[in-house]
Amino acid sequence: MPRLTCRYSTEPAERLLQSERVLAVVDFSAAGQVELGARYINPGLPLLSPEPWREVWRCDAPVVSGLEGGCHWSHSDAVLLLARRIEEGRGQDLGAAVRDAYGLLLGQARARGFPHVLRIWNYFAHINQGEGDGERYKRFCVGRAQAFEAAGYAEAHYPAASAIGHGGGDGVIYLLAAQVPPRHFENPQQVSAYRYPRCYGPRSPSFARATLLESRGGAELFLSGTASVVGHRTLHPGDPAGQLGVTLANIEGLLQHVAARAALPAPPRLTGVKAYLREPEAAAGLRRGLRAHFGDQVPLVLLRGDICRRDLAIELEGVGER
Ligand code: 3EB
Repeated sequence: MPRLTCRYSTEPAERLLQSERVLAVVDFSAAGQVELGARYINPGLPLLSPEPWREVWRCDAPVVSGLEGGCHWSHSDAVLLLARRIEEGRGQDLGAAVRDAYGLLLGQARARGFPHVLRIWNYFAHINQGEGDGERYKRFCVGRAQAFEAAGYAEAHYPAASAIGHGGGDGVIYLLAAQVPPRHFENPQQVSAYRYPRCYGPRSPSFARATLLESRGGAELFLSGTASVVGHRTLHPGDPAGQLGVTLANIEGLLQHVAARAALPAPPRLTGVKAYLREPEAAAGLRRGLRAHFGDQVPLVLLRGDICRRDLAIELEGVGER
């Protein structure tokens, strides 16, 4: 087993947190507002799956945890999880709020001895609001890029990520980091997000397509949010069914690429898939398509979320293992 695993459970969070090896529970069962506690994250996105899924990040060693400077932290001897609420003051620029939050998070990761960021989740309100370079996702990208730059993280160190919008309330950023460097991967079918052309915003999105954390006992693979983007363009704008086919092909291509590059005997096996969709009406069709592709055994978590490009209807992410 790898030193860190991701599993889905329908058991109550308090019960799951009784184990001292649980780094964090990400609770998708209680929609509504962001809620953070000791080793507990409710990201505030509405769950569209019938099962009350909770995502359980487990280590192979006991975990310690605490709260410092508004950042909830927990770590084992190998991996760190940090979570921070994003409160936007009236009239405050989202880019500035994100830059400050990233600055704190990256500073704490480094100070605690886990400078190698593996995976970041970003959830905040009204991601598509605002026009042109003023669109909130583009402002978010500016703040994130500034913070990475200021902290000395170059493109080669960008982690896997997701950035998803919701209907209102506070945002949250949470991340996983390690003491030892992981390997980051791009998708040969896609232009690297950090090389997207200017038309997508003043600063390109700072993330890798996938990140692999290898350990003696195996490896954990983090797939970034993946959508119907080939090259840098959206295919099948606004069409969830068409976008699903392209997105699945992107994921399969990425898994093959990782296996080849990392000299794995086989592509990593996905232990869970999360799907974000803009229109809840598309959930039944999306679920059928995902089941047909991934089979009955892989947990599927469907969440109502806004994708960062307005013409994107769905986005998928996942965790894999070998
Ligand atoms: C894309 O391929 C789709 O800004 O962190 C996917 C994953 C996307 C992460 C991010 C954006 C991000 O560009 C959008």
